[in-house]
Amino acid sequence: MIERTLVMIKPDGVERNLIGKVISIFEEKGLKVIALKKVRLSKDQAKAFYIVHKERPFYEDLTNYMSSGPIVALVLEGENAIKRVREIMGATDPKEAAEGTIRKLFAIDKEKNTVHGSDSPESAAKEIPFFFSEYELIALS
Ligand code: RTP
Ligand code: MG
Repeated sequence: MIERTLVMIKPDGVERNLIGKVISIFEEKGLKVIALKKVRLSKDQAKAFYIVHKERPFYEDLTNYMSSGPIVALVLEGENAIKRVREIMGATDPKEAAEGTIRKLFAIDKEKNTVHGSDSPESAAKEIPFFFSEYELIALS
């Protein structure tokens, strides 16, 4: 099934000049970039994006971090893109991430873990319109 998923390159990835490397890894795995932008989230926007985590102990730190510098948001498309992207990213904590995953290669710690990817079709359906309007999503065919 061809799916679309929302990916962010988090502030630690942008700051360390990893935008190209991260996108290359996804492209090498056959995922297509459908939409792309660099933005800086306000604290309120970060809180809105991660609202599902509002009761979690890390919510305050996470939303401070995600609004601390620019991020790159992109929509990737491909076969089973949601699950594929999660596999390519690796576990949340780089200490637990598999060899060759983006987080194993680049993440600093469990919070500054370089990438975000939608965790389900329901999340992707909310997260893609958070950043992109319909006309910004360029159909491949
Ligand atoms: P993401 O949503 O960013 O793709 O990451 P994920 O699914 O692997 O992890 P999730 O549980 O959804 O957590 C969202 C982000 O919150 C930060 N976090 N910090 N300090 C902590 O214990 C902790 N736990 C999570 C990370 O930036 C994580 O990616
Ligand atoms: Mg998540």
